[in-house]
Parts: sequence; C-alpha cells; structure tokens
Amino acid sequence: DLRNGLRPLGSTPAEFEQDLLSNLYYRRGTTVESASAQDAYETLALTVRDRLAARRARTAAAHYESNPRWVYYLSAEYLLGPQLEQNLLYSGTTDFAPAALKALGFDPAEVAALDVEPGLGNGGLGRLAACLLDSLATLDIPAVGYGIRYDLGIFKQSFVNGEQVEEPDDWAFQGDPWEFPAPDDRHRVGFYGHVGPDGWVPGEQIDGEPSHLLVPGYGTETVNIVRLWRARACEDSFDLRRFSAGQYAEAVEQAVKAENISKVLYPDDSTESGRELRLKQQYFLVSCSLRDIIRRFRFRNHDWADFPAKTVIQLNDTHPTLAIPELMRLLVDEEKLDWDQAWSIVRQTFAYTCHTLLPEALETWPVAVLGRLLPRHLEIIYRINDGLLGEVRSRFPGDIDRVRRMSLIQEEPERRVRMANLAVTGTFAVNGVAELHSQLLTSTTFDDFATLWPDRFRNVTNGVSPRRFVRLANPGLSSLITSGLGSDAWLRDLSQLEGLAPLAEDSSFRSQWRSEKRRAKAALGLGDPGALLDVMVKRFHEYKRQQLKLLHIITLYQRLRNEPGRFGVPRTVLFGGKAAPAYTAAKSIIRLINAVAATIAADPKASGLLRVVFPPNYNVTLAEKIIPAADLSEQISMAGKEASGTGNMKLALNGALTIGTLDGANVEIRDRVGAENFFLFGLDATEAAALRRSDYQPRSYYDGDAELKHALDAILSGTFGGVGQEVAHSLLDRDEYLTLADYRAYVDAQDEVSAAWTDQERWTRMSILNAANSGFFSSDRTVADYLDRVWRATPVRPA
Ligand code: 26Q
Repeated sequence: DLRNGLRPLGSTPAEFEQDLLSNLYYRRGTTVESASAQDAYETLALTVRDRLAARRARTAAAHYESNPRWVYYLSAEYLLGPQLEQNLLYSGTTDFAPAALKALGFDPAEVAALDVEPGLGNGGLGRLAACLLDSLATLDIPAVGYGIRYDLGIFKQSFVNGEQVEEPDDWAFQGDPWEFPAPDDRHRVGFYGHVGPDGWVPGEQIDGEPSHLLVPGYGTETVNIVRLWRARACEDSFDLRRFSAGQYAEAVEQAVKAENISKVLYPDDSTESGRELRLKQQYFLVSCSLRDIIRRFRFRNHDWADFPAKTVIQLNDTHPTLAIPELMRLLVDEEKLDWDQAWSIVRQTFAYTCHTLLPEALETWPVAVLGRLLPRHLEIIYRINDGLLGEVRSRFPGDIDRVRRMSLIQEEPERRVRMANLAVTGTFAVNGVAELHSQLLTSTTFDDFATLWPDRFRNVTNGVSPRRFVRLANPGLSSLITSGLGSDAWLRDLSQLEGLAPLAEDSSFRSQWRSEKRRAKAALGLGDPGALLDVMVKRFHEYKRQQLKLLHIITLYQRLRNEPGRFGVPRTVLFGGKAAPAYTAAKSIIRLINAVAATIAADPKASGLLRVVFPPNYNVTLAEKIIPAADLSEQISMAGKEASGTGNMKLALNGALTIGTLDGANVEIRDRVGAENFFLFGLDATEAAALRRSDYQPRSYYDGDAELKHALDAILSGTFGGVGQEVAHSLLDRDEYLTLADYRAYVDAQDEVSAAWTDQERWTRMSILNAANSGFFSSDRTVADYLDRVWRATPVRPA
C-alpha cells in the first residue's frame, strides 16, 4: 500500500526549518538571498499545509474504509477567518515557525501580516458555517462543506468624510497558498433552454471548477475539507457559429461572462431582491455540489435506496434550496426513479436551518425569472406544490386561506416562488438557531407548517469555536484559564469552564484576569486602563439598533457637558461593522456615528471621559483583536428580530458583560450566567410585537423624556455638523424598531453598568462568572446537538 510509504514529515524544530528551506527552493522556486516576505509567507503556508495534508490523507483513508454516513453542509457563505495562525496551532507548529523564519532571515511578524482572510461571507451566517466545520472536524465527523469561491469577497470598508465607501476585496490577488485546486474535477452546469420530451435541454452551460481548503480538527487527527466552486467557461460556451465567422473576440466575450457567476459575493445580509445573477450563483453551488455528493456516494454504494442512510445535506438558510428540485430532477429525469420514490429520498436527505425572523428577509424569486433560468425546476416546484396543497386541502377542507398562505407560490403582487416554504416542504428537519427563535418560527413564520408537520421543527442553538475566539484571539486569557483549570482540556470540552467559577472569589486570579483585559486593550491601542470599553460589533441594520447606542452616547455627552454628576464612568465606545452598500438608512447611521465621534473628539471637556472609535472594515481578523479587549457587549436588537447572534457568545466567553434585550441567544446567555451578571433592559418579544401592532407613537416618547428630546434635538439642530437629520426624522416619524420606546430603559441600564464598573472587584467577579458559565456556547455543543437532533452521524477516527 503506497499510502503507507509516505515519508513522515518532521515534528522537530530542525526538521520544520529544513522543510521550510526545501519548500522555498523547490516549490516557491527562489532562494534565501532573493526571497521576499511574500515568498517567505507562501513557503511557510506550504510547510504548514503539508503537515495537515498528511493528516488529510489518513482521514480520507479512514473514511473510505468505513463507508460512513456523511454530513454535507451547503452554504453560499463561509467566513473562515485568517488561516495561518489557526493552521499553525492545529498542526502543532506554532512554536517552530518564528524561529525557522528568523533562521532564514525574515521578520516573523512581517510575514504573518501577509496572511489575508478569505472574506467569503457577510456576517453571522457565514461565520457560523466556519465554526460548524471546525467543530465537525474536531468531533471526527465525516463531513464536507460546499460553497462558492468568490473572486471578490465581502467589500473592504473605508470612511471618507465619515461615510462608508466600498472597495472590492481581491483577496486572492497574490494567489491562495492554502487552497488545492482540482481543475480536472469539473462539473458542467446548465442554465436557460427548454424542457423537451427527454427532460431539460439547457441553452447555456458552464463548468464548476472546485478547489478545497483543509479543515483540521483540534486535538485530533481528522482533517476535513471545504470544497469551493468557481465558474469557468467550458468549451461549449464559446459560440462556435460566431467563432467560425471570424468573430473571435465576441465569442470569447460570452465565455468571460459565464465566469461572472463566481465573481462577487452579494454584500447584503438580509434582502437582495430579484437579481438573476444571485439566483445563478445559488443554482451553480447546488448543481456542482449535488453532482459531487452523488459521485462520492457511488464510489462505495450502488442502490439509490441507501442514499439517505449515507447522506444528510444541511441547507444553510434558503440560499441552497434549489438542491431540493435539483435532486428531484436528477433522480426522476436522469436516474429514472418514479416521482414518489424520488420524493421519499429527497425528503429523508435534506434538513434546513433558518436564520431569520424578518418577514422581508424570507427569500422569494419571481416565477418569471426562475422559469426562464431553470424551466424544468419550475415544473418540479409546481408538482411539489400540488402534493403539498393536496395534503393541506385534505387535512383542512375548505380552508382556502390556509392553502394560499402555505403555497410555494405567492400570487400577489406578482407570482413568486417562496424558497422558505419549499425548504420546509422538502426536508425532514427544520431548525431555528436559538430557543426563542425556534419558538417564534413555529408560532409565527412557519405556524401553518408547524400545525401540519409538528415533528419537523426543532431547535439547535448556535455556538462559536473556542479555538478561534478564545485560544487564538486571546492567548493570554487562554493561558490564564488553562492554569486556573489545571489543564487545557477546556478547548475540546468548553463546559469545563465552569471550573473557573470558584476562582471568581480568588483575588489574585481576579487581578490576573483584569490584567489580561488591560493587555488586550493596550494591544488595540486603547490603552486608557480606567475607561470601560463598550463594544458594539455586528453588521449595521436598523433592527440591531446601533442608533439606540448612539442616542445613549449623545446623552452621555450632554450629561458630561451639562450635568457632570450624572455622567458615570469614563468610557470608550467602539463600533465595528459594515452596511449593505444599498442600505441607505444604515449608511446614514454610520455617517452619524462618525460625526458624533468627531464632535466628541474635538471637545476638550470630553477628553479622558468619553471617546467614540470606529475602526473601519470589521472582519474576522479585527474581531479577534477587539473581542478580547471588550468590557461591555452591546446586544440591543428589538426583541423578536435577532435570530440568535453569535458575537454575544464570543464576547461573553472573553469576559465581557452583556447589556441586552431578551432576544435571540441573549435569553440563553442570561439564563446561564445568571440575571445578576447580565444587564437586561427593554421590551420583550411579546411586548414589542404588541406595541408594533398598536398605534405606536414614537413622538410621545420624545415629548415625555427630556433627555431623549435633548439628544434628538442636538442632531436636529446641527450639533454634529448638520449630519444625521434623516436618522432623527426616521426615529421620530416611524421608528420601525421601537428605539425610542426602549431608550429610557436602556439609559437606566447603562447607569447600572457604570455603577457596577466603579467596583472593579465586583465587575471582575461578574466577568469571570460570565466566561465560566458560557461553555454551552461552544460550536462543539452545537454540532453535538445537530448530530443528536438532525444528522445522526457518528465519528470516524483516522487510525
Ligand atoms: C439572500 C438573498 C440574496 C442576497 C443575499 C442574501 C442573504 C445573505 C446573507 C441573506 C441573509 C444573509 C445572512 C444572514 C445572517 O447572517 N443571519 C444571521 O445568522 C446568524 C447565525 O445563525 C444569527 O446569529 C443572526 O442572528 C442572524 O441575523
């Protein structure tokens, strides 16, 4: 067996250095004398990657041997974060790299800074996908993630005169040393055309070319992969008629257009209506991935009836929902199974995770667009709908309103396909991402479906990777935790953090805990050790209510100028986050934050007391710097709107206290850390929904609260350079997310925060208890819950 003939890679510093040198010569093709920092970076990446690739080979062999049930994760987004540090840690080479680089004459810090994060996602949903892959590998589950290799990731944000400006993120400009391209493993994907007697005849074809990244588990041999597709012109996409007429350039033009499918990530994290290219991306992902899954199934199996036993396919929101009609098409049209048999296989194979509560964020596509791009799929969707509506009619005779609500096709104002209804209908399991969210799904969004199929719905509360968001982001705190617990086993079993609780009463441990916070703040350049670092990092959206935080800041500023006795404690408020480029209201809030920050920075009276900072381009790399430094975590969405949140978990695990509403996973964080260690405020989901249904008058809050009036009047009267009029007007005239209704409760809760901060020993106790009781929010636990409630797959350990 040749596999066993692999020369083992060295595990000593000297061997690492040898391999680095050899890779510099033989794979990078340069020499020590002429190598640039970029050469050194790429060579280091290869040297680390080789070690993981050896583990990958052993993992693949074990998987092949056991023919297990596979978990396939389909996601339009993966926000993987920087790869170098993680892969050094997971390959056990963290300590070798700096010395080896120095020996070759390079500055390790300069080399490490060349690691570019692949920003192949927008926010929470994409980062969750990355955390789940990390945990799947850590738990030794045979799994593959499928996604799109966008040439351009999430845009780079900068500020010009305080306004967000977007620039393309050409993340792989220098090439990506972590990636293994497989150009010989292409799949052909069809679009347009018509349905003939023998099924679909596409009018256009393109190839999907895969490459994969290694996804190592922590503390185990397993290395899984994430397979990313990029669009390539196939030979048939050259227009041969034109070509023979001598119109060479025109023919090539079409081919170039085909490659646009994987050109750019859509930078919207909620709605992006009706863009055909986005639908093409979704079908491209689905078609390539299913063909790959089927090829892998056939490798070891022969009977379609075994497919569901060997395969579970998780749909990350509705973005890959076309996988349902696509698998029906493959089984019925190509494999010649009868409809009912095919439907039974499909229904046993797919599961769907919903990540939203905003009705406007439920994806729909115009029937006309979908029918033109994918005519056969539309037919299949109609036939699935016939089955669904037949079932509804027989269970609820005469209830035509129910039929209208549940239909896969929305009729008014234009005919559209409801992707969420299709996802619920074509899967055996539908989950929300936090307890409250899952409850609201069955009581509101999917109430009709939950009545029809109550067993289909379940909860899987989100989690985050403790490796990335504690160990890598916060090495100092991690060492302290390890010494406090006497072992680093918490990195694979985060519930062990509970062992820190008694140390909250140990004053020397508390003082070490505080000094780790200080260190992280200093590393951020926010070294004022006395100031409370108040952090709100997340995408900009009105429902998340960055505008509420802003009103609080203005109130603090006005207090420090007019009523210093009520000001509270010195604070630095840090914002981070991007707004969708077309989301005008969110961009106005960003503009106003920057204007308020500038006004406060220019006022000597505020110096040392209040500061607002807004570093641009919040991404995973920046999150890993900010989160360890945070004292206070802002989780202040209108209750009933944030499905879960995951930043809330990352911050709590790093010892930040939460100020928040009873929304998403905040509810579970508070249950675990204890009400006395959580600053709760505001309307709950039931109250908020009731207030919105009633005749809500935001102006009554403005008229009834002098501080609120004063804050809004400051914006209106031009205190911040005249910026933000539209923000103030939107709050006074409509206030869709009840910002003004929650303002007083929020400001009062912030006064409690200030009071708690004045007692640093008490604050530190609370901080330790927050971390100690947040072990539940590990994505390892999330994956364990998916295994138990949805996937039913078992570990396979490489020999
Ligand atoms: C859809 C169609 C067209 C274009 C873009 C999109 C699109 C893209 C991304 C729609 C939604 C998203 C991302 C949503 C998201 O990140 N949701 C968040 O998911 C987290 C993980 O479950 C939760 O913690 C957050 O509460 C939720 O907002």
